[in-house]
Amino acid sequence: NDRPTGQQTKSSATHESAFLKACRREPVPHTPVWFMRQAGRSLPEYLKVREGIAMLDSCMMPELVAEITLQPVRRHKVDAAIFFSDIVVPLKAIGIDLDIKPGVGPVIAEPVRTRADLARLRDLTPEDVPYVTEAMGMLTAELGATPLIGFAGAPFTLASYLVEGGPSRNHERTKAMMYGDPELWADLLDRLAEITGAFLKVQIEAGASAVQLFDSWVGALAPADYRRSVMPASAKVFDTIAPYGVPRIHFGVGTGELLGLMGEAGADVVGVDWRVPLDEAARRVGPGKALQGNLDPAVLFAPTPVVEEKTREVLDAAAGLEGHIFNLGHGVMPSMDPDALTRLVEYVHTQTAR
Ligand code: 1CP
Repeated sequence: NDRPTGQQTKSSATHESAFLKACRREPVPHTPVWFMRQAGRSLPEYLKVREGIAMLDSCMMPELVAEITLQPVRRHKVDAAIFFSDIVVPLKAIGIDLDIKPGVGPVIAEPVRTRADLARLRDLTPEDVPYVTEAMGMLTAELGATPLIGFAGAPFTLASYLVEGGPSRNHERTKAMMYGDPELWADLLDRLAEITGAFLKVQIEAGASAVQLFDSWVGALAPADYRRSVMPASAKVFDTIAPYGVPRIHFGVGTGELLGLMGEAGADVVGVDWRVPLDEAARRVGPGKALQGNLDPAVLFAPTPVVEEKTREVLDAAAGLEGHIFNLGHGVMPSMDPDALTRLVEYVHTQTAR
């Protein structure tokens, strides 16, 4: 066994969990469920413990991170925990001046727009994120057989925040660099791939059983541009962590035309938003990959019978898949009723019990 250390100690109960089995495309006792953004503002217990603590500060407090990560597992009985953090945490950790503004999102004090700016993106080491290692250690001890998902932002989505300076609808400065200065763009994405790869390694060494690479905004690109200008960097991230053998999930919004390429970049599991039915997504992704998704999050605002009917449609479309992890097509929204999420987990579990 020449796997890097850190994974050998993983309990066999975790290894045999429905979530990890589905990632590996093995038979499962029931379809596993977790929700993107399951930890967070939809939960009153989250709002309570976060009171008076800024988002980025909270990410650096190991006991708080562990508590917030556990909250949705306790409440909803989801099949996996996702580490409470944010995609900009590794950037903050290497010294980029940024903040997460309430109601806005990440805001970068000095955007990255020139070659000279690249020098600010130094390598990330485990010593830059001791609070991540500490929180993950606490969590793997407390979670028992429930797997912990680590995550990071993919190079394109991180670049979008860095270049724009904050959230953006059209990513115009980002695309201007990608089209107008391909060499600078390639170097920026390569830097971000190094940082992201290092950050995921820290999480896997600390006990993450799977990782998700969020390329939330890459659906803004045409396939040819994705292949040329983004895929090499995302593939580099996946290659970096391949030796650990933990499942690698890859997700973006509006990526119907990119699903095949996102799998090709090196994912074991491809996340699908609600726009493409899972049977069609499976055709686009091809064999040898599991799929994750894909109930429209907004369906949760409809009455329970409608939620169940739409969930049934997702499960039916997934019936022929090699491996299926049930999720929403994007994140939980702050105004969602937590009880509707709890009911949804139970519904998927009972409907798919084998
Ligand atoms: O004060 C607060 O509560 C701020 C809200 C918030 C929260 C709860 C932000 C700001 N980030 C988070 C946590 C977070 N971010 C998690 C928690 C773990 C879980 O899923 O339960 C995760 C996985 C993220 C990842 C993240 N951050 C993504 C990728 C996932 C996605 O939704 O596509 C992205 C794009 C971000 C940037 C970000 N951070 C916060 C906001 C509001 C945003 C989006 C801003 C925008 O529209 O660009």
